[in-house]
Amino acid sequence: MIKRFTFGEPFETDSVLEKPNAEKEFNDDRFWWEDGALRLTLKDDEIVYGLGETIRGINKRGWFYKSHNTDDGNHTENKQSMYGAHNFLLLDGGAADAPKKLIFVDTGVDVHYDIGYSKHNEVYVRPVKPDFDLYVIDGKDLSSVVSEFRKLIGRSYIPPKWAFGSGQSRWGYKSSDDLREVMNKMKEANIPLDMIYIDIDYMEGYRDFTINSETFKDMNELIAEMKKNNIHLIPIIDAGVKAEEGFSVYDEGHKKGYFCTDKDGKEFIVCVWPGECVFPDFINPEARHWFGMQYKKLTDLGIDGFWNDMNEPAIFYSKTRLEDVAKRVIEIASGDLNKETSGQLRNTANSIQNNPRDYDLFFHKKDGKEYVHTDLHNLYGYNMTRGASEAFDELCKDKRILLFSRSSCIGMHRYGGIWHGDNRSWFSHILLNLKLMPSLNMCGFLYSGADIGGFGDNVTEDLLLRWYALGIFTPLMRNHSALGTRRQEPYNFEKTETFKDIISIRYRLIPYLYSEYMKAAVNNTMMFKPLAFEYENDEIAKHVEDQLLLGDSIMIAPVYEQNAVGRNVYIPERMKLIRFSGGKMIDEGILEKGTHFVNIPISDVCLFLKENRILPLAKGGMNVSEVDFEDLEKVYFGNNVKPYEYYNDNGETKDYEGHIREIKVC
Ligand code: MIG
Repeated sequence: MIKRFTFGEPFETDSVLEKPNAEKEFNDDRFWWEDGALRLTLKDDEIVYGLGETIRGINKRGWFYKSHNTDDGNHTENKQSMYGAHNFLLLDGGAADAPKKLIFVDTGVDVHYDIGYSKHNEVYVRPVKPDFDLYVIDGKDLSSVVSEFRKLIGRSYIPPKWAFGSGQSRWGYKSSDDLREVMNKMKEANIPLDMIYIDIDYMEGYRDFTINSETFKDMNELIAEMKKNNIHLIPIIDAGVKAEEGFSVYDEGHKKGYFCTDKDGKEFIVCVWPGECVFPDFINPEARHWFGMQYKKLTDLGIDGFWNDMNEPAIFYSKTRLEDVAKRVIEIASGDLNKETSGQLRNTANSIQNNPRDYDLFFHKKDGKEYVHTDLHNLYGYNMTRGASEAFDELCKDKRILLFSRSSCIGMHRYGGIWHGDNRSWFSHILLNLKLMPSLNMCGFLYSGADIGGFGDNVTEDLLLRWYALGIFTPLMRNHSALGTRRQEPYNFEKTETFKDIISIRYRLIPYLYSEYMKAAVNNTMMFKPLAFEYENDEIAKHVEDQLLLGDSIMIAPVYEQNAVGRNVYIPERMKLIRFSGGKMIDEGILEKGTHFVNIPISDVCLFLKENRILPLAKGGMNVSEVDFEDLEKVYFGNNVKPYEYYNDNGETKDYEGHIREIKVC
């Protein structure tokens, strides 16, 4: 059951499109409102799920979090925020038969969460401004509460089928020939590929919607060549628009008043990649639509996928902050330098980038009213992506476009996916990647994945192999790395053949992954679930944080430690161990309920198949268009095999009804 309560005068976020009527006053069996926060006492064993994209565990208990969309590429345990604001918590009630409860704080302002941080059994949820809608969903089990929530926030974004292929990316591809090299080397190594991503260097001086006339002068031919090879080029789009007279996007937006302004009504100037920039006012519906229509410059060339970056928004520095910091640095430096002042100096200098106080300095317009950015900060990236998606609906009507964003808020899940931002080439980030999947699924972000191999720092071959062994299961599968780090394309390593084997498994799994994705989208269910969602009476399963259920048939348990030769896997019911090794699938027999040490050498991928369920497998292919979605091998065991509900469609158009049929074994 859903209840809605309104506190103060909330700004319309459009996170929920069809709102139930608000109750007269706030009243709940577990939460109460006190001193500007929602409060709750947890049961001793209660698990708290939620918050979508954040650091730490699937169970969020024991830390202090903030939903504040942040460009911070250092995802360590001491942080409080990542790039998204996913303001929901799901309580398991502390026992399998206890009532479940989900709360969703619908707001664009920051929210602070003390989840058993100050006191183990106490929670407070404090919206920084007490103007918000609160939704409370009560139910019997975790999955059905999540489904009710998902129905409330609307159907998840659905990408084209080819977007379930493998992608190669790197910040540092500088010319069309660099991209040809990627295509050719992947082909020579027989590694399947569907997408090559182009980072900021394809633009003319980092100006959005331009193409570098020297390094990418043959863009048209490049796109055609890639298309012939069934490869999609996916360009990046940044939020900041170069503030430069003569640049048509700026001129037009300037004339129409579509950029954010300062307190005096002048355009607010920040520095991002192109130098001095302005921020399009995505909160203003006309400006949002206008910016979205700019993507046409690229879709007209045959581009059919995009990633939106820097839209928290990220700020290298604002003009105002620069002046202020410069002044203070000189002041401090001209005084007596000692231990204290040199610390001050460092802190002052460091405060120049992504300073949240800059968000108090610029303004948005909507329906003739002005709003300071801070009051709707977390809606910015969401509305950038929404603008693009709405423009595609106009420009390409029935054609699906690949679209994902770095920054997000609940509501944006209807318009695009998200990637997990600037992670690092660390083994611990394989595990973070895994933990984020179900938390994101709960709030509608189904098309998601992390930079495989890690974005920052230098990768090692074993890390990359282990990461792929998880990445082949995530809907968004992309190897991406930062400028200046060790090259990370699979063909740069010794075991090229092993990379080929592992990435090829993805192309055998695609019919299953696509089918499970589509069912999750259409039915408002989760594709990735913590074990607790199905084995609620199993005290061990309930606390497993390094294995996931993937769809109806399988469980995954990747290795995330260096030099491990395998790992302990908790088997919550009889399952069959399926091993992929050296390009072959090997049936390793049945594992009974309990903990098992499973050998998983660096060359192998293991998955665990439930009894009486079917895993359909394709023959594979070099890209998605080569995969035969009808010629399927059925892997199963048991005497009472349940028919598999198989979703398949053309993968391109937007008609999602009537594509499910049963696959049976004879
Ligand atoms: O300031 O475009 O998260 O994926 O490669 C860094 C360059 C800007 C951040 C993105 C990353 C991308 C990088 N961008």
